[in-house]
Amino acid sequence: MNRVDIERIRRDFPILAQKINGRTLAYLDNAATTQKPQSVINAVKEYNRRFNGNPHRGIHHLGVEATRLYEAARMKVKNFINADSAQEIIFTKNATEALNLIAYAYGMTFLEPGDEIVITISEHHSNLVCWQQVAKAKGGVLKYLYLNDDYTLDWEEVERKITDQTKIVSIAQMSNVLGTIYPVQEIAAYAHTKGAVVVVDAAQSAAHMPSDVQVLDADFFVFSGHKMLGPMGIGVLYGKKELLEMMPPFLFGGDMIEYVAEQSASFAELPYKFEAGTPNVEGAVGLAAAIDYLNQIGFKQIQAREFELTRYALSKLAELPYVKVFGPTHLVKRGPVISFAVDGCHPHDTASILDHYGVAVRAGHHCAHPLMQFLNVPATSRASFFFYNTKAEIDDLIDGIKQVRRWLGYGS
Ligand code: 7TS
Repeated sequence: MNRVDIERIRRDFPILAQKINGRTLAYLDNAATTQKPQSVINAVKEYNRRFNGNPHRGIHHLGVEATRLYEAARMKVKNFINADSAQEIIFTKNATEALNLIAYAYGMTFLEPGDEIVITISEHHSNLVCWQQVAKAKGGVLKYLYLNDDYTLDWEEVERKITDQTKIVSIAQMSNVLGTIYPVQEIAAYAHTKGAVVVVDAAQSAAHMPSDVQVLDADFFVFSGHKMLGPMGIGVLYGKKELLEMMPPFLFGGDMIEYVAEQSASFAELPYKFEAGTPNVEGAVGLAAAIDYLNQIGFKQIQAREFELTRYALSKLAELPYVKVFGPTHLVKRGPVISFAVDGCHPHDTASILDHYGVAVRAGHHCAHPLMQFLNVPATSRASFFFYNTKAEIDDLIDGIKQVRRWLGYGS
């Protein structure tokens, strides 16, 4: 991607041209949420201007149009992750709801006392607290895969922890704190030899690498629209059809039934069994437009650009002796998320001083308390990039960190 390309791309994202505190915004909080291109904004606007109706209900024109657009979005998601069938694509509110759906409808139904659930120590609370609940309710055991000193996963740890007792393995493909990319395909293959089902939390990875649920052989695969250029309030649960068919519904109500009598009900076929109530059609339409945008740029370009940005940022941060990076420094095993500490500066101070300079980073525990305990830090600052970021923005981050040190009374 040359300079002209990136300038053209940035023009697609009106929010990026804003001034914050008199300075051009450097938006480096893409792991929290990404910004929307004009095409996504337009698709949602157009849906509301011309097509809004309640899908699967009315037989009038707008109801039919809403149904058509909603189902077209499902088909687009199916192709995006190479699912076998659109019946395996369930729209949820976000990745969190999708993980809860699996925990309740699969975990609470099929786990038995003594069964084990395996996750990594770096999981986001969304992929952690729900498994604690399942383990508690069902008398199961929640086990953690711990990390090497270079923040990667040791294969021996995988073989030690995933055993014949393991029923569920649930792992983020990319850590939202460390940026580590875990070998989920290899883990899934190993877990399957032990008879476990494998959940892949792709909340961080879906926007940054191609997804193929059949190659991964994931049993479940979840992500959120808002972390991949789409709207908030729309997420995706993919599940293998035979598993989804075994599972009871998660929510009950309209649209998810086949027939209801006074004392009993039968349920709709997939995917509607898991989509009770009026869905977020404008969210699905926006997500479809986001997928079009990502495909149009292509993951080859996205990955090449993010690799370059991450390499540049890591090399610039390495020049600052008072900065410690938490995450792999070898690029092949990591995505564009860099957590760091500035010696002598609380992460919240770091983030608010950076904000003063127009640089948006996140500070805190990043919804990963057990990881913070493992790292032995209360919190970190985190810069996370997307293909629309520039090296100039990383320079702003580096200059900002130097200012943080000055503000807090350090010479350099
Ligand atoms: N899984 C991972 C790996 C995540 O990073 C997040 C959100 C979630 C699940 C939950 O996604 P949601 O859309 O349901 O909220 N991560 C972050 C973050 O790092 N900063 O803000 C949200």
